[in-house]
Amino acid sequence: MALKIWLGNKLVDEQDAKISVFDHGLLYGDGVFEGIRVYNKRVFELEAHIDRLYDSAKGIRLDIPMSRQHLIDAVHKTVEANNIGNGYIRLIITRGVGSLGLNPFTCETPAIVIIADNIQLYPEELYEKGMKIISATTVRNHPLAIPPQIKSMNYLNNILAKIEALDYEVPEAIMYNHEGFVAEATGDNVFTVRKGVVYTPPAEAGGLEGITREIVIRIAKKEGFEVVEKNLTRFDLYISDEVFLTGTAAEVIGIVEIDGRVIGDGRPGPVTRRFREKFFRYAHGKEK
Ligand code: PXG
Repeated sequence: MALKIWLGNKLVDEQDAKISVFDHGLLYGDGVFEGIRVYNKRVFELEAHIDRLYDSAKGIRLDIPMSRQHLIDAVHKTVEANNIGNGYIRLIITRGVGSLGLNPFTCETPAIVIIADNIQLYPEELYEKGMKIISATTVRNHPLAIPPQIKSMNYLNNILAKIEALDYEVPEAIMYNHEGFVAEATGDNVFTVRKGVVYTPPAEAGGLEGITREIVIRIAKKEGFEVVEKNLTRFDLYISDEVFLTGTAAEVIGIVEIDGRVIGDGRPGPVTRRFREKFFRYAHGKEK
């Protein structure tokens, strides 16, 4: 079925949802975006995603030409127009149409695009058996080059790591920062569990400040776990009892092998499974 796409200030038919080849989003990857889930017709953590979007935009000196409330309304309208009960929203703000040349200030109006569609999920089996991943050799962007808090339209750094993963026939890769500490995965944050303590790299390690990560930290604390934000090495991952990833698409997924090394007993561990269950209940409005 053809979708209704939000473009600028209204909904248009999918075939009319077009962006100029002179948009700096295309020419330079100049823009920001969010990926948001819809669960049971509720847009999940929309406020947090909108906050991050405006922060990302501010980080690249882009003024979103729409108020927060108007943008929130536009997201809801797009979800309703496409009758999405459980799905995925891609909210994109490009720099807009400008002249050839880097100067972003030649661009007049940022383009606003909202797509609400179904989502491609990992098969359930992968959650039950756990995921095998690798360490990418591609280093995560240096925070002083492109701050990783900015969810920018330029994902090449992560795509290069994703290609490494796919070449090894696994779906994900751990990305390390310039100092060799774990930053994140290509589209997810990383957690470990060791001796009953939950660890995750601090934001300074160079990962995106994931919204799922925040929720899982909250769940972990509520469940009585100590949560420590600390730099992790590849070795720390190898000797962990459990490793799991968190993200909008993956939610909470157990990692059972990294670089061919078995993590824990080779199955998603009890803490991972508990957090996944708690996250599911929270996302579906069954638990606060
Ligand atoms: N790191 C990076 C680089 C991401 O792109 C996350 C961490 C997790 O953040 P959230 O806020 O989602 O918990 C992301 C988010 C996809 C997809 O299609 C990826 C993300 C979001 C939505 C969809 O793979 N990545």
